[in-house]
Amino acid sequence: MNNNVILVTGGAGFIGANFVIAWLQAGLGTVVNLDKLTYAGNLDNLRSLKDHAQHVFVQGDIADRALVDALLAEHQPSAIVHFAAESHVDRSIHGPADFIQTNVVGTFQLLEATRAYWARLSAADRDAFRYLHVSTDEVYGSLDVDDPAFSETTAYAPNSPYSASKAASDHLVRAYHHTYGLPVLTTNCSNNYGAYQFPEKLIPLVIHNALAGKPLPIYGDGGNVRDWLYVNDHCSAIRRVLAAGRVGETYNIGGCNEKTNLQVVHTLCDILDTLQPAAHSYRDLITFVPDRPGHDRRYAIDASKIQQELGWQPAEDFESGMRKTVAWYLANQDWTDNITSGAYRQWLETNYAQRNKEPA
Ligand code: NAD
Ligand code: TDX
Repeated sequence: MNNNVILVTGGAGFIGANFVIAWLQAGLGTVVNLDKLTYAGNLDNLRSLKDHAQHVFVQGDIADRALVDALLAEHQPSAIVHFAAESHVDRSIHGPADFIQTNVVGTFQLLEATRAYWARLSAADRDAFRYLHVSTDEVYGSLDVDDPAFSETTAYAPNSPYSASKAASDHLVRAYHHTYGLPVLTTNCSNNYGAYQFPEKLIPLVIHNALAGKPLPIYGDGGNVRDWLYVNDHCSAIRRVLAAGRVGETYNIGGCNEKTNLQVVHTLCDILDTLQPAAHSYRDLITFVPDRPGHDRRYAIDASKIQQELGWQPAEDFESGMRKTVAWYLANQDWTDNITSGAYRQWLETNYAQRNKEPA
């Protein structure tokens, strides 16, 4: 086992890319980054790592057992951080099959490959190895206004095909620890926001539409509540759990920032009014649209376990995180434009196909 190498799955997506960048910037060692590059995976998220000697990018599927076996045998990682997933609730409503395939079957195949690799390690390496499964607060279902926040002992009650597929994957991870002794850790985090988030999600979608003068769609009455955490704080929490979390435990991660969707969109509009004034107020673009089917009313996270046991605290408050986020999307409009115009796909097809043809 090589203590200087980790395997990250889904490291070309939103949170995975932020995690890989922060890991390499901190000089924590080599990252083997396995990503299928679905519509949500974007090598442009990793452009700051171009030619980085400690970043090994591999395009491939976590459900491809032979590929994962080969990667583990070649790189001998000391940890796996598993982000890869289909992640968008609305897409899971329209087409759940990909969610079952990647989130359930893909996680199962990754676990099987990991179990075989782990079993061949020396006893000392087996103790030191970690498999960290990145999951979501949505597995706990929906809260009423007065309910206490989700804790690690809250019963699972997933309501969307997305959250049901993540819940299934969490259960598999738990079972692999209980049955086979695989040293797993699971994190359940609230809604993330920050740089490189695919513009189908509320915050980047609203920024993009606002700048284009398009309607800002609010589902239902806009009163649904989410807890928001700046993505870099999620990444610091994962690093902390990886370093000091107790094997077999789950850790809830959250920002203590419960906001209704309308509050979030108002905040975005007000920041945009200051940073990029237009003839109208951006709030004028708010449009109420039919609700998401089965839309969970409220999520809230009790993060006291990770705070007290591992001493983790978020660095960013909601206002400062949102300002940074809006500033990033304003400074990187080409990033969003490349996705929304399809130019990125074209770039990928030519450049990536070209790179694969080049001799190693
Ligand atoms: P994302 O959709 O932005 O990125 C997912 C990445 O996984 C993409 O790069 C995609 O190409 C890759 N991928 C998908 N299927 C794959 C497969 N079969 N094999 C290999 N790679 C594959 O997602 P995200 O928002 O960055 O979420 C990352 C993880 O964090 C997910 O597991 C998600 O459930 C979890 N999570 C997300 C949030 C959030 O607010 N975004 C909150 C809590 C937990
Ligand atoms: O156009 C929109 N209008 C709107 O009102 C969109 C895209 C969303 N919404 C609402 C739905 C949710 O209540 O905003 C809230 C946030 O929506 P999303 O950005 O789609 O996130 P959510 O459904 O809460 O799930 C996210 O957080 C938990 C991630 O996509 C998941 O991967 C993560 O597990």
